[in-house]
Amino acid sequence: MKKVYVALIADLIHAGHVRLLKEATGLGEVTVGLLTSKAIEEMNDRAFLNYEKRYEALDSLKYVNHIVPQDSASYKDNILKLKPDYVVHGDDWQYGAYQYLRDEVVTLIHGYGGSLKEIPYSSDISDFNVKNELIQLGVASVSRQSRLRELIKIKPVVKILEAHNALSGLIAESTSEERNGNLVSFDGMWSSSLTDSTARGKPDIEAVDVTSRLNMVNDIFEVTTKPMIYDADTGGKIEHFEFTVRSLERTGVSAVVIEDKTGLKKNSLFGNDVVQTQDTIAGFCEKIIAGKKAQTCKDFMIIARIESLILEVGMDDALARATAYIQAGADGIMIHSRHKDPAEIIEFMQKFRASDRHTPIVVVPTSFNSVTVEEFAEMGVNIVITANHMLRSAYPAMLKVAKSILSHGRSLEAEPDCMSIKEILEFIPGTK
Ligand code: SPV
Ligand code: MG
Repeated sequence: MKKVYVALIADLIHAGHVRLLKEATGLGEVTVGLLTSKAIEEMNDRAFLNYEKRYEALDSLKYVNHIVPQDSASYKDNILKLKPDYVVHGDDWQYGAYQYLRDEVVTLIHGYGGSLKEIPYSSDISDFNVKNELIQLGVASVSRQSRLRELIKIKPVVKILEAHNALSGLIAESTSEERNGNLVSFDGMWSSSLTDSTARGKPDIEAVDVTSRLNMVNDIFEVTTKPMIYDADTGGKIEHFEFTVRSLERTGVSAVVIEDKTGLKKNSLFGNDVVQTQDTIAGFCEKIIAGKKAQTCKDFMIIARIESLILEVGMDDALARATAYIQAGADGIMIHSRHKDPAEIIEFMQKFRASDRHTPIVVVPTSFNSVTVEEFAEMGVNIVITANHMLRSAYPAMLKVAKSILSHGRSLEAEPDCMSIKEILEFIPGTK
């Protein structure tokens, strides 16, 4: 009996899977390499069901003889272990993002005399279409909230991009690029108090009320599926923060970040150039405790943001606060710095991770922007937020075009700096 290998996500099993497996059975004994959550992430795909649920459904199919985990997008480990006579796949990977996986499979199996059998892609049904339809029906929003915790578990580092409106949300949702041979994309969005205020022409001083902020989150959620971390500034008064937590949960936000400052909040990147007051450890712990008590969904996260380095009160204070905030129930810590040199962040990470290996750590490297996501992952950082770059890049482009229209008395000269009408129509899903 020949050995046949098929790698599948097998989420929401449909006729396309059955056709592929039926063909595979015709070639021999079928082993399915069932992709783990980690492998699915590497492929920038997602599964609605966890590994165990997908295994259970797949295991009941008569065309499947064995199931083994495939823990990476690459087939390499399983192919070298199983040495299948055939690898079966749809022919759609001959082009596009997964071509690199196909190339590797071809090299590996030719190395020992195996062959690749490609089945014509089922154009009437595919994972992509099924999932897109579900997303459009809004089913994905049910799993959006818990997604952040999942991502922290399975990714070396979670990459979050600021979104200040639905359009920038779409960029966070759908942009991907190749990096070191892999296709990379953002994992979620940051609702920044700085850019949400700036987009409304207001200073970053908690002047935009929570209801307005939530309206924006809703606009973004209407067209995206990725999780969101919400910047709630100081969280306001304890009694108000309890309401904010519940409103955020209801909306489907995954995590809220509150910073340990009191009084009129100013943006952290001013540092001590403006008057900023840090809360007492006890006072801020009380806010965390109240927030955790108000929370009703188990997966929602309250992340405590430490401003000690911003306010130059020292590393020991930052570390003491981290310990206290975690004891009070914080689900993660954001450590902030406004130095270009990442030295104090590196020192914090070393000292913090010496005694706490698991609590998620978040950084916002607006100032220390020379550090890569891989380097942050090495340090033990879990979430990297690129916090204001969509707004900061859009504004100069708009200003340039506005000036050009004024100085030329027409828009002809500005046209090369603009996205074409065709591009913008195609960018928005569902336009056609
Ligand atoms: C924000 O994006 O609003 C933040 C991060 O709070 S920072 O601007 O660096 O304070
Ligand atoms: Mg902010």
